[in-house]
Amino acid sequence: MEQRRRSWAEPYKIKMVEPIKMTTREHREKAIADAGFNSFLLRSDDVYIDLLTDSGTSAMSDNQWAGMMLGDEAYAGSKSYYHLEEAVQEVYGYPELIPTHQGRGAEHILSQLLIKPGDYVPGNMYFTTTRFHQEHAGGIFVDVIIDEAHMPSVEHPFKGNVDLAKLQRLIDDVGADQIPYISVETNVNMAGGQPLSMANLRATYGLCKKYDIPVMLDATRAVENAYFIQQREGGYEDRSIKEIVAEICSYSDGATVSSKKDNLVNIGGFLAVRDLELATRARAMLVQFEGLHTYGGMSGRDMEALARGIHEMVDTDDHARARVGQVEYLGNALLKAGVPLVQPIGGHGIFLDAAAILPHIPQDQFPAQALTAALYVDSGVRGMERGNVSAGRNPETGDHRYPKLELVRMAIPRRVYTQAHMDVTAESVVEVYENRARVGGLKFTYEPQELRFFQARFEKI
Ligand code: P70
Repeated sequence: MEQRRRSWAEPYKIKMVEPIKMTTREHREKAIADAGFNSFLLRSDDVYIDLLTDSGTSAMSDNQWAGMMLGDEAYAGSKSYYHLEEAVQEVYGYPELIPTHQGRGAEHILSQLLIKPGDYVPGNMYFTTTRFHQEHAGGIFVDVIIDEAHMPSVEHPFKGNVDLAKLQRLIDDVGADQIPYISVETNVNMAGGQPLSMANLRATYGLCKKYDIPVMLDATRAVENAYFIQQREGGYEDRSIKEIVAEICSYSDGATVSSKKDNLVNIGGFLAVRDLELATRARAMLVQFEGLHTYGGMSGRDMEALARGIHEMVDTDDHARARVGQVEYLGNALLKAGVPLVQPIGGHGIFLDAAAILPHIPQDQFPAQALTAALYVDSGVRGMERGNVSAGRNPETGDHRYPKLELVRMAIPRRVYTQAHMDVTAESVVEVYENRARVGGLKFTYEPQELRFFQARFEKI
């Protein structure tokens, strides 16, 4: 165990900086209107503190940048591929690696290989791209997360847990033959960055084994989940993040990973599995849709930086502690001011409870979308809607899905911003919160059919 410090001070110092600039309120009002009140359509030049996502926005280390220069760009058999394979085997414990351009590339392959039309795919809450690929393959997503996950202000240490009774009911109702796998997400993004416990994962794996249902992790944020297990679950306080990540993966048959998060790189991802036969079929698809099996969708330098990032994320526990510590710092500042947000504070960002903040805006006027825009106008801080717009329409009825969670996510990039940036962000959220009565609803002027949140446009009602 490393020496424990009182606070979570960053376990690194800054060697290179990127200037950011503050704009005027007038400039931002025009910018957000031009962007159709959708933060995905803003230019980053118009953004001051960018909390749109923690995806692909990490700062790489000097060691990773050095790896970029050493990347082996061979079309076949790249040295960097083997470094990545060793890193995945050592840290995640899966023998077979299928590298992809990012997480959704892995989701695409896994869904196409395992899901037959009419199959049911249970998951501990949906993720947008994951569910898209499940449905695209003809599957029907079934939410089996515990009820508490849908209740923003209810404190539960493991809101990401699978509700085993819901899972059992699904098995009883449709039969195990109709369930190609269960998709278990670590540190559930849409629930607010909430972990599942080791005990729950172990029990889920046990139940699934009984019925021969594979457990496929979305291990995109396994490190953050491991940190919460270390902090909150009895018996894990003296285990390292590295040991906990390995144990998490031991209760699964494979995983998809978007390397743009935990893995500390700007692009990349992979599918990793235990079964050679499944891996062989995945590689056959990989060469059709991504690239040769020893690079998938990545360049050699991407794979080299990724291999190093995978080691770095677990080499010391200080990394996870500082990463989550910074998120908690921002969250606690907001809680102190009485701003409603998802509790406990999650691993990768703060999730404002837009339904509670803007009760005067009905859900079909997109309160979280409106709050995201208002925040941007106030300070140039960019967040992301995670509510009715993100949830999309039910393919059967064509109506909005009206999710229980109507949230604005402020995701914190890893190793990028300082505590002072968190202070400025908190001041702005509090300011908007105090003036919340002035925020009004929105309506669509353009609504894409699939994954509509990315490119939708709105106007003020
Ligand atoms: C985010 C990003 C990506 C992601 C994820 C989980 C748990 C898979 C993926 C896909 C980017 C994003 C994606 C869709 C909507 C909004 C934002 N999450 N699983 O910001 O991975 O992006 O590499 O294809 O969080 O949360 P990738």
